[in-house]
Amino acid sequence: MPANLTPDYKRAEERYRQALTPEDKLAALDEMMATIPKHKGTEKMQADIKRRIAKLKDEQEKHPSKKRAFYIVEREGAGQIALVGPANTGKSRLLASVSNAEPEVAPYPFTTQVPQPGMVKFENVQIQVLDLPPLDPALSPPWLMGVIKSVDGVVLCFDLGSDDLLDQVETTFRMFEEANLQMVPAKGERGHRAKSAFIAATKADAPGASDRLDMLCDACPKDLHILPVSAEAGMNLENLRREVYELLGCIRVYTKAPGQKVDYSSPFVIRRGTTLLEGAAIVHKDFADKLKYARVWGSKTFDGQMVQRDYVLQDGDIVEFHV
Ligand SMILES: Nc1nc2c(ncn2[C@@H]2O[C@H](COP(=O)(O)OP(=O)(O)O)[C@@H](O)[C@H]2O)c(=O)[nH]1
Ligand SMILES: [Mg+2]
Repeated sequence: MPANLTPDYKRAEERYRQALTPEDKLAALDEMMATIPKHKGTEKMQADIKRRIAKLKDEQEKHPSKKRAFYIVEREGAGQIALVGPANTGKSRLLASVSNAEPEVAPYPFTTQVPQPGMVKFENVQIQVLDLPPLDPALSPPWLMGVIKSVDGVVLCFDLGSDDLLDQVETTFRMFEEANLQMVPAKGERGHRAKSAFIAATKADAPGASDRLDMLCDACPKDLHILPVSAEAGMNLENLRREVYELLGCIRVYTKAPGQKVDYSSPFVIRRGTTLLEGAAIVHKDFADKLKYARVWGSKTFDGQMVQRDYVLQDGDIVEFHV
């Protein structure tokens, strides 16, 4: 017997297929159950939907942590940085003022529910910055720490306009500790458990901000840099972009063909410590195999100096590969 599925059912099924979280999956399955034509031809399908609903509910009860789904925001640009902090600290507005993004800004908490990417340009480098829901013990979505662990660096946002400042700082660092996650300065050791970070002290234009900035300096780990910023007053926004870039721990290298001029508009943004040979492989897959030597114009070399495969590339180097 044909199933004669309705458009409503098909929509629900599509929603199920695209659902990222168990909650969304459950909601879609409920809708599928509600819209599926109830006749003999769909009995097997109905049973199957019921089975999937039961299984999801069962998993959620047995392992509350399984509720934790995650978001993967497709990477763009030289790296991915996250704005992290309590509700209402001005994260969305800050991203709007330093990027092309237009996230929702509102004077009440929890307007940002899913990761919102924006592209931030520092000089000739584009960096993807994610605006995230608030970090809050009760109200953060379960996937939030997962996203924070997956990015290349973190801008911690604390609000110089808020009397809750110190509580928020304490709560935030406690949450990192519980998640076994460390915030380290841009030049420190990084990894899955250690994110390079700095602190953006937001709303520096607010009344009482300078006193709160002193309090913030006392309350935060001493090695993390604190940058006072204001989206409202346009204060320190270029410095913010620079520090966002520095979180990546990258250098910029330019290439040129012999006898040609350098194109400064499109650097290769690569990890600090990359050797000439590794850099060659990034520039062109054939270069690494065929590389004989290169000439470099840069800070650690004299102009046009010949370097070998183990030369460690430096920020701003201009490289002429010879293959
Ligand atoms: N005075 C002042 N208010 C700001 C500034 N940045 C954001 N706000 C306000 O703070 C509130 C929360 O901002 P929002 O960006 O939505 O915070 P989020 O929850 O961290 O994303 C809004 O009313 C903003 O207009 C700033 O630099 N100065
Ligand atoms: Mg927001």
